[in-house]
Amino acid sequence: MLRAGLIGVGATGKTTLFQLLTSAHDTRGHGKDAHVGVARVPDERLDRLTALFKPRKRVPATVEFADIAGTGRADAKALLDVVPFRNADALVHVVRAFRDESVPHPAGSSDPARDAQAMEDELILADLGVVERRLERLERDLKKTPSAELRLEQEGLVRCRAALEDGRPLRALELPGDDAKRLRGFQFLSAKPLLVVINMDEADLADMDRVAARTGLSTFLEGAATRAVAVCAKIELEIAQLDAADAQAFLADLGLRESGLDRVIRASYDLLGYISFFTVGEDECRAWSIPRNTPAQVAAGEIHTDIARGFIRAEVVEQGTLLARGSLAACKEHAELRLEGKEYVVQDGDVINFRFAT
Ligand SMILES: Nc1nc2c(ncn2[C@@H]2O[C@H](COP(=O)(O)OP(=O)(O)OP(=O)(O)O)[C@@H](O)[C@H]2O)c(=O)[nH]1
Ligand SMILES: [Mg+2]
Repeated sequence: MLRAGLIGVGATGKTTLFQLLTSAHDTRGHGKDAHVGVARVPDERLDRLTALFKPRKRVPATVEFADIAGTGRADAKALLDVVPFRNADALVHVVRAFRDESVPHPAGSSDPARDAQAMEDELILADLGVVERRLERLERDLKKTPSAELRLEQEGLVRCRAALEDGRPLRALELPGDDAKRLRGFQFLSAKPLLVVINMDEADLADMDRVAARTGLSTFLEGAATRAVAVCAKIELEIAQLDAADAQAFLADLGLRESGLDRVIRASYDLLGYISFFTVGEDECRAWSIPRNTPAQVAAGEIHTDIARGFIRAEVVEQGTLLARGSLAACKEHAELRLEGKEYVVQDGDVINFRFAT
């Protein structure tokens, strides 16, 4: 499962969002312990497949979010001690753009670009500390026993140090594949994909681009190799109380197509380069998460290791084709149900039936 950690200084709306995203309750005021909850990835394709097959169960893809109380400043060092953050596949930085006198901002005023940069600097500093300690060790070890592998690690880390000292996060660095693999074990915070969530006032919501430009956030995002979505936690709280039809009408009134929560979940998912394939049937329609460019046999292993081991063939049809035809049998008649081998690269939106030997 994909894991994302919510970060940010105090009173930016992290816990409010966390509760909305994961439908968690009672998560306030728990010091350094992280709260972990699961959010379902909204997916209209799965909705339509479910409408077609009317299965007993509909199982969406999920993203796990972790929440922790913010500190007075953007303290990334503290994150290194908290397992759900160190292990996170992505970080979600909630910055505050809403103005509300009754909710004091730890820095005295609302300035999204300043806050985004302050957190970035903290992530960079935390990583720099890790890199420097490791380099010192490597130097000592290499003096004792020369090793080609350690030498390569050293070279990779020196490249990282140069970027970090230059104020650049590791996610903006294009490391050769081998280097990236070698350095993965360090779980660098600034190397994790970062999604900036701007918690805005209702009035500014439809105008996110302008707000991003005005506050200097656009410039920050370019340099940081990342992107942002805007939400209004206060409105999301109101939407969460409505039934689906009223919620849609409410969103349409605001000039929005989907709720901010859906945007946050989906953006986290996209940011990581994940795609979904589907399995369908009377029993269940289900979305499965895999990284882009996953071969069919590995994708089969997502469902069960036995299916990967006994893999024979994958019967594949694009979900849009299946929906247009109305049934798998009709797809087969029109030769649209393809037989693919284990090397076939699974595409976003594929509906797959794996044939395997037990
Ligand atoms: N006006 C307004 N208030 C908000 C919004 N989002 C959150 N708040 C309020 O801001 C306060 C802090 O929200 P939390 O979600 O607890 O913030 P947090 O980031 O979890 O704070 P820490 O846990 O202290 O780091 C609460 O009183 C929220 O009701 C918003 O969009 N607009
Ligand atoms: Mg909180």
